Amino acid sequence: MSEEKMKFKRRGFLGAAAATGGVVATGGAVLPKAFAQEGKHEGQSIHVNPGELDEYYVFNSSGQTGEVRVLGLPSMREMLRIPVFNRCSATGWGQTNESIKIMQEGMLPETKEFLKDQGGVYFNGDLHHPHMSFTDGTYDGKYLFVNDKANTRVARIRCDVMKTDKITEIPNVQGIHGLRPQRFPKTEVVFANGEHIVPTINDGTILDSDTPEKDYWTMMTALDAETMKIRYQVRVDGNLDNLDTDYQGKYVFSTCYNSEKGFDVGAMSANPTDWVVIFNVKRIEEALEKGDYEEINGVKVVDGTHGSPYTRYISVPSSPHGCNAAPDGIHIILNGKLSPTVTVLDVRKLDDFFDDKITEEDVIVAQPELGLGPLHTAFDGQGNAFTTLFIDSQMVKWNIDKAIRQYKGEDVDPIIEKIDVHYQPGHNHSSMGETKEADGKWLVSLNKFSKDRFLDVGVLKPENDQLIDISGEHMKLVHDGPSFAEPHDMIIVHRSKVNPISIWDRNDPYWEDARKQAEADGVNLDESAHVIRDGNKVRVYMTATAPAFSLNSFEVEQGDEVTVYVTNKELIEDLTHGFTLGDHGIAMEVGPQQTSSVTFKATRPGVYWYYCQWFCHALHMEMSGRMLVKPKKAAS
Ligand code: CUK
Ligand code: CUA
Repeated sequence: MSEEKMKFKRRGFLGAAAATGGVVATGGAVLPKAFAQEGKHEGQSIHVNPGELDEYYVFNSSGQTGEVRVLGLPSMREMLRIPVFNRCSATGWGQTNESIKIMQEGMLPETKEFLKDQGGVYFNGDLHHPHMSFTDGTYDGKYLFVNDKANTRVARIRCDVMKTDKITEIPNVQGIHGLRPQRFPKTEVVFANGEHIVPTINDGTILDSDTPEKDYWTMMTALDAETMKIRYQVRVDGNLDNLDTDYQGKYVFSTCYNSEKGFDVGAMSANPTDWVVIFNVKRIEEALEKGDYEEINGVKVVDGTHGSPYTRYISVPSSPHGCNAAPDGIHIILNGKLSPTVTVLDVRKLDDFFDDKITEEDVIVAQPELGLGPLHTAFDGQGNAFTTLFIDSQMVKWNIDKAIRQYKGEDVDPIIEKIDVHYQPGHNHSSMGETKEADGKWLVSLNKFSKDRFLDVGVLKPENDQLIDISGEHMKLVHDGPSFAEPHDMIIVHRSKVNPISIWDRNDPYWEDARKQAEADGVNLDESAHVIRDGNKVRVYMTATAPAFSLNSFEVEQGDEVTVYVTNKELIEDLTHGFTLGDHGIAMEVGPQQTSSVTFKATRPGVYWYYCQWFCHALHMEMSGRMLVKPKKAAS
């Protein structure tokens, strides 16, 4: 944007604000009056008093930490971490039999083979996009779906217990990035983009290539939301970045920043334009019915490359990134990244576009110039959009309708206001903003750099998730929230949508295997204090009731494969126990009415204390016992 134009905007802003008498000038900076006084501001309070509850849940991704974090908003207090792709020291995620089963169940056979001597599971992930299941265009509180860019997986979290319950590895692609659930009529399918282009049969037959246009591919994957099995994949030209779904259940949109199929930065950004791919879900499902697909690695793969009846490609300026459906149910925003613009599509035109009655130009209804580095857009439900400007380190509020009128040639400026954020924002998200119930109250800017905003903690600085009050005429930055590596994205869900339980159902499928094994061993999990020997396998069953385990000690022989099952018998909420076995690297959470189990080899003879690591009782320290490992008799 030109200096001239910028100046004009500043003047316009000052004029409008001055007319209401609500501003004071401080050394050139213009601040809303109340905001300038002792840091107070008009609008919503961010202060949640001790004992009071937040109005919203925030489900925050954690990037390369591989977990999901649950915060309250507006306080931004962190309440829970849900391990997904990571190994968790506190809960035993990645170590308990229950979690390993979930991690391995949806694993591809070749990955199982690859991990055989490396712990059996991946211990890292790169979780970018958490999205809740929908019913009729708004959150239904049932599941969260998340991606793993690092190890090409999609996972599901049950919102009733806030635990991961399914992880599916996706074949034929590499690096799952953009992910969204179907919005309407309800989430039956979850869509996930493979980002990197690779040889589809990636067995080393094809390595480097001078003809990537026919050797390297990627696909969009559709998973069944209930079974988490793959329904189909659609092969596309270029690569795939971010993705969103419409409010009609008909179309899926994906940005592509590497239409060139380049292997390095220069090649990837060579063309002045890339594209958005639009998937016609109904036509794809018809293709599956009539058999118009190829089967690759057991997955039905539909051809969605140029010329396919199942997709359309719309050119947008080079290297688009975020893809966001507006809560008006009509507009899709494609964020320019290398272009200072965002491109606005009108979904009502897509039926005609797919029938070749109109051209791609007809589908684009606006392309406002917003600033440098637009990455993601959020909405207030009142026709306004908020776009992060990565390079400018700003949040820009703009009006969709005005952008459309400007595109038609009217002399209107869609930009309403810009504020600085600190610094380099990636995603942003507004309260209920990706649902038809977008309420225009809060906006969070997830900034990649924090630099001088917090006490210096050395080389690795936190990210900064900044809370912005968008309920009034002006955006007001009200809170800086440091966060560890590296939340990309979040959703802000009204608390009325989320209803977790506090005590497990004894019949929960989570420990189905433990239940079956106990039955086979003639053990009642609820009354157990048993040591069952089965060759060199030993199964130890105990219960936990504050402040004691039902077994004070158990004895095994050196070299035994030991499985310990602990059942928490408490009926009181928040009374979590744990089982930590000293000098064995073992610890697990056992929530009220939950059974948890862990299997290990008792190779070290001697006495090893186990204890409860969740402070549960005045005698919590005494909640312990001993594992006695009898040395193997030396062979004579
Ligand atoms: S991507 Cu990270 S800032 Cu993975 Cu959603 Cu845009
Ligand atoms: Cu049980 Cu501490």
